[in-house]
Amino acid sequence: MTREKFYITTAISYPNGDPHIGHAYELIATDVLARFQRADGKEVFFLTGTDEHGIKMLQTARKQDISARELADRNAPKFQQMAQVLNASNDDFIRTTEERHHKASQAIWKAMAEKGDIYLGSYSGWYSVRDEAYYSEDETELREDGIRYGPQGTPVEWVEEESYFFKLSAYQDKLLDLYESQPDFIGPVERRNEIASFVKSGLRDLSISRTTFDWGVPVPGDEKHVMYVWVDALTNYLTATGYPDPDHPRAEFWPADCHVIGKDITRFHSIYWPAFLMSAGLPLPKRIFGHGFLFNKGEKMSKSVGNVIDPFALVDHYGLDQVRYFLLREVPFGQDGSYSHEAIVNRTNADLANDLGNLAQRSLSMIAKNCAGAVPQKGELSDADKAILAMADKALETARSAMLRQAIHQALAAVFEVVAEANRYFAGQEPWALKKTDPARMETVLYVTAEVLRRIGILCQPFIPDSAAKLLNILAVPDNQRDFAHLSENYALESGSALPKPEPIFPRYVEEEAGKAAS
Ligand code: ME8
Repeated sequence: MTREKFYITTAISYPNGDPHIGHAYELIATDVLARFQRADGKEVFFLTGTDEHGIKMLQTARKQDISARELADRNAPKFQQMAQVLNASNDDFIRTTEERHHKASQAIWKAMAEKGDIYLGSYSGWYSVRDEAYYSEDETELREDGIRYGPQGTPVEWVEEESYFFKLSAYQDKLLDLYESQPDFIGPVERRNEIASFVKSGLRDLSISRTTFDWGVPVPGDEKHVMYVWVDALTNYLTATGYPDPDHPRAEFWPADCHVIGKDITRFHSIYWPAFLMSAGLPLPKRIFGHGFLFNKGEKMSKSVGNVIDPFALVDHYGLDQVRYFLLREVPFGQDGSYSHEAIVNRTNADLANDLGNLAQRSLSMIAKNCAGAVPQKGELSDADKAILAMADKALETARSAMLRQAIHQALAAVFEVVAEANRYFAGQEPWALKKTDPARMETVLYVTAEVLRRIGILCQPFIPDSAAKLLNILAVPDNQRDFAHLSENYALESGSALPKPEPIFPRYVEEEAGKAAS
């Protein structure tokens, strides 16, 4: 049986510096979405990578007195390492300097040219190096410092060059039709509305080549031009599916199901990208999701302020699953969010150490002591038993529909409601009291608790994969019975089967004492 395919991507990061928490956030969230579909039985292809061309890379390299290629080669491995440290389950990591990517970029260029959508002209305008964008005069402002600034507050300079143009203006109506006929194309809804009104206000043709530097993909047939970085960058999503080879083993993954990106690059993804694809005669991705930005205690992170958070240090300090859980639970995915030490400690101690960790610890150590280290005997189920078992099924349904909308926080909340309810169940049934009055009933309560923990463990895998695996291991759940299909009763724990010695899953975060930390 062929499984349904699911293709999901992150944006590709500029490796002009070290990876920061924003990059980590996007990768973790996309990893959760990918793992969720995998556990739900789909054949998933998950792509991430680095965007190595363009003037930003060139300028940073010049400042460091090295070539752009050296800069890319120095930093791209740090992004690969971050993917490992974050336990990202990406199936490929693309670097836009790779041969396969140059080929794909030139192929899409040729397809757009053959369609008659590319022409040679000359471009002059107010160019912001930082935004990599030209602005019209009325979008800029000459300030008192004598410098002209663009709409994003970055300095602009007058640039004149020969340039190829893409007939973006010809796609205005087609794009508006797209947003209308496929309302889920851009998420969340606020982003969709912004984009639609921007496109309605009119689109100008887009300058898509540069002659002022040669760091980029050469334009086929006119090698003094290199492609504008966004033409090549967006094409990375096709490159990884083997484009233009229709027989490539991954060809069938196109079109992508979801491009997960930050809100600052929604325009590139929901205006330029579908227009390029329409021009090249290729199917469009099904959805673009623009997530929010992470701030440090409400402040924008920047190198000059010195409040940039290093994802490696964060994971080292709090633990990987704690960081994954915190970022996805605390911030509704799609909105901006803030990071602080207090928030991460409160969140992970309350939900992971207390609710989930303690429930597993208490119930499994009771089983080890009172049920000879085996899955307890299941007697007749009471209404309370049935209700808590059914909650896990309901959580799967809620999570499924939330994950289709990338509402990761809602999916996670549904799973942790089961954890909270299981704690109430355990406390209410008082198995420690039943031990004396009704040992058979005690076993049933412990059985139900262990079985609910099995279901919670399966549901938690996409979010906190290492800890969920630990939980499933101490319940002796076989490796090949951990998908959502195995949530059902048919795969329930079997009374009498042996369990390993329980181990704690989540240590509590304990603040270092002031004196100790200082010494
Ligand atoms: O934009 N919080 O690369 P990039 C959350 N190369 N997300 C953040 C963030 C923050 N503080 N800062 C950045 C690029 N991001 C291009 C993409 S895709 C064909 C080319 C997100 O390294 C940002 O929104 O500047 C983007 O999605 C990703 O990190 C990479 O940003």
